[in-house]
Amino acid sequence: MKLSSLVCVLFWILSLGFSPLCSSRVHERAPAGDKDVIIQMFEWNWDSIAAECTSFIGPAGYGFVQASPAQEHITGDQWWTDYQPVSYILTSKRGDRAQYQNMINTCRAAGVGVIADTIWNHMSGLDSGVGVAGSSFTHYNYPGIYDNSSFHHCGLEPDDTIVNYDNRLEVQTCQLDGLADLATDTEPIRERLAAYANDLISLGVSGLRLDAAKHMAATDVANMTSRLVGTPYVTQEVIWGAGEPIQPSEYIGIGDVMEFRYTTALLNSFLGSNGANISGLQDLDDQGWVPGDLANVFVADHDTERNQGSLNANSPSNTYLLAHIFSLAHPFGTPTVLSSYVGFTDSDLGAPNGNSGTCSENGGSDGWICQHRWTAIVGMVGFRNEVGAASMTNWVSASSQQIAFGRGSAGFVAINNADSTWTTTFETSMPEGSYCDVVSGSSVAGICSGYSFTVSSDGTSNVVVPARTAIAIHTGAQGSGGTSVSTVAVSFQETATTTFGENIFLVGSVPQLGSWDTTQAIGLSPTNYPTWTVTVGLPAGTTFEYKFIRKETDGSVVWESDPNRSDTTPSSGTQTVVTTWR
Ligand code: AAO
Repeated sequence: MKLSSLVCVLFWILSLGFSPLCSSRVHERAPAGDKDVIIQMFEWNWDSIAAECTSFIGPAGYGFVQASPAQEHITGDQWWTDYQPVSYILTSKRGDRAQYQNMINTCRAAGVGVIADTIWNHMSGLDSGVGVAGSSFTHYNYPGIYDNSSFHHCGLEPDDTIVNYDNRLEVQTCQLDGLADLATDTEPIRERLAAYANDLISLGVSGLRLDAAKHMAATDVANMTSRLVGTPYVTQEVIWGAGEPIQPSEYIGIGDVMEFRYTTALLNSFLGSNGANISGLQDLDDQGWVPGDLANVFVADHDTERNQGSLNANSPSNTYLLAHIFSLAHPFGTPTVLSSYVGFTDSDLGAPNGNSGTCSENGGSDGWICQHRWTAIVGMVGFRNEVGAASMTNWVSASSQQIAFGRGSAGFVAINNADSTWTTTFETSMPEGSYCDVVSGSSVAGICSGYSFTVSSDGTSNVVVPARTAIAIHTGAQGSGGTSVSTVAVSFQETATTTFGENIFLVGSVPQLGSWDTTQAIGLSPTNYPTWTVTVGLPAGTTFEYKFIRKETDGSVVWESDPNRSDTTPSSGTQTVVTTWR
């Protein structure tokens, strides 16, 4: 993120005085293509992140982990206690200062930087209490740190709590959700917050997520970031809202901005809702969003996973995974992959297993979903690292829900978000060769564990992309062998009654059906309730077992009764399976 002084000056002129100070210091991040993928390790404790950095995250090629807030917060089982800080002691539910330091050291040794989720905007929303490290506080008094004069008292709304997002002053000086709003326009507060961030930097963090940045004037944020030691990566949470006066563009002189319009566009495009389709996702630099080299993009974050503001692991027809494949393949923005836990339909539910993250080989365990381990996501991280800054080539859209594109001569991806198989001859810019599909597997010593595809000397490749899946190849994963690419589209039509909030999923013995891992089950759509449907591409001529499951609002799973259902796909064509819940 090299911000040229020209952009800085232009930005200052255009932003009508709301610009932050364009400092001569540039906040850097890893250049595109140099391991820029971030994982948001939501609620993972420090020891488990450290272990995961060594055993998986580093070797898989991720650039950064974004850890939940480190500072002392209010007590309670809900995850959101993290966002009510009460002191700058580095003790949270997830570990103490020594453990935080060990996580940073261990991750760095594995080639992974740590991004700290940092709360500058506010303190707690409670009248009084004692934090997890034993610090006593009241709403406007944090002994030895802040007193009543340290906070904004906006006087614009009852209880000083933000109601009207159309009022800039209210959003930036009243209280977000009743959280005591720090007077970031004053010197003592700026000094204290910068000191906190510099403490984290002294421990070795590579970057900062600035929580609720929209609720601080850009000039305040810029003043504080200008005091940071070194050049940490900065990503700012500035949620764009229709008609709101505060614009994400006001913050791009400071660092990256979390581009929520991208998240909304993926939600609508992959679900085909609000007139959007994935065929509209070619050029994202002309959407009026923040520029791609200053955008931090994500399929979902921890808030949108809970508030229907994005796709999530319960989204139908594999759309959540396909959106990740798109996000990691497309050159726009610096991508963050959320790694979270089941049960998010209960928006208060805290993390499982005492915040100690655990995964299975290619998925989650003990309530953790471990999206960062999903075969296709890991494969696409390798794709992204391989293609680097190569520009988009060979874009083609066969229908509104079928797209393919290359990244220079280094990679090619085809995403079929339709309910029918996509069989075509693609034009690619790839060198002649045999490549492993990194969505279904990987290359191990030249042998593909998933599908393989050949590219001829003229750059063309004959490819079958099953319904609701994708294929991706790149020059870093060459190989042959693997599974036959012959697939058939199997339509499942399950009649099942549910109560509000419950959804029907399909899970089975083959990888396309999640290999019995319920967190990777395929969601059905209530197309003609109580009939739920989904079409999945499955290997031809293959016998497999499966069951339908019902995911309850609290995240628990109800299985159909035994025995497992069984089916054999035909050698070609399509198949329809009609069943009733039992
Ligand atoms: C908890 C309790 C509260 C209680 C409070 C104080 O739940 O009932 O009052 O304690 O005791 C998290 C939780 C909160 C929790 C808080 C503190 O989510 O429930 O409150 O910890 O424990 C706004 C902010 C944004 C913020 C988001 C939640 O702008 O910064 O609200 N996100 C961050 C964190 C988040 C955290 C906090 C901030 C606080 O990521 O986890 O809260 O540290 C519109 C506005 C947005 C606004 C949203 C939600 O967005 O534009 O600025 O976000 O509304 O109010 C479309 C629209 C878009 C709209 C969006 C809504 O996309 O285009 O305009 O839909 O989904």
